[in-house]
Amino acid sequence: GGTDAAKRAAGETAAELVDDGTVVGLGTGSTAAFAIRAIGRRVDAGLDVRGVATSFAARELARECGIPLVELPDVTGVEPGDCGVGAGIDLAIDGADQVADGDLIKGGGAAHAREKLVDDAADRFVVVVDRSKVTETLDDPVPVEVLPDARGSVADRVADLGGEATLRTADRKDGPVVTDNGNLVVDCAFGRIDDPDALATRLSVLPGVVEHGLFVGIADEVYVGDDGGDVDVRW
Ligand code: DER
Repeated sequence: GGTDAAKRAAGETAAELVDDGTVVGLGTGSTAAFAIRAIGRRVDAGLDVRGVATSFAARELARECGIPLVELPDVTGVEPGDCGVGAGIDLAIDGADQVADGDLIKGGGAAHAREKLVDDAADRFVVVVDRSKVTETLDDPVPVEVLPDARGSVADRVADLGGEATLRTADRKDGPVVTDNGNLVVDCAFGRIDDPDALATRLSVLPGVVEHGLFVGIADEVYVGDDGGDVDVRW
């Protein structure tokens, strides 16, 4: 992956977009963590903000940093008996594993189901990456969260689509990675993905698929940090 300097530049620059009263989606991963820490420092300095975490890890880090948290249902939809729609999420800041022309592959941290909920619900979704994530065409494996019993049937259907599904095993636990939602992840290698939108649709309809890591047409801007601490704003 990229350098900390590049990740820090992207994350801290995006954190400057947060204003008093902002409801901000807090992303998962090491780059988004720089944004969360920067927002935490601004909360210490008096910033009035509410965070919506995209994972267990993001929630724990936000609490460590003193960022007041609300949950997605607190700020979306019309609660029964509520007089109006929730406050909504003004801005989401999140990382990515690969970026091509504003489309993303996410899910390296197996948090993409909740990330997509929060990132898509936000009025403005800013992706924070280092240069190593940017490419011409998406070609990384696509993480797919599946109901545990569906891991085989989804692998079969992924093969029909020309892909190869590999169950994501854990490092310091026997057996597979288990998501915050209690599901499993299969990483699906398709090689070059020339039509991410078509593949996203094909994956979404497979029985047993909870969420996949193709974020097509969701990002509003991509902040690309470099080792010199500069940030390129794209797409
Ligand atoms: O899981 C994700 O989608 C994360 O955003 C993640 O993959 C990016 O992690 P990084 O910023 O540590 O590279």
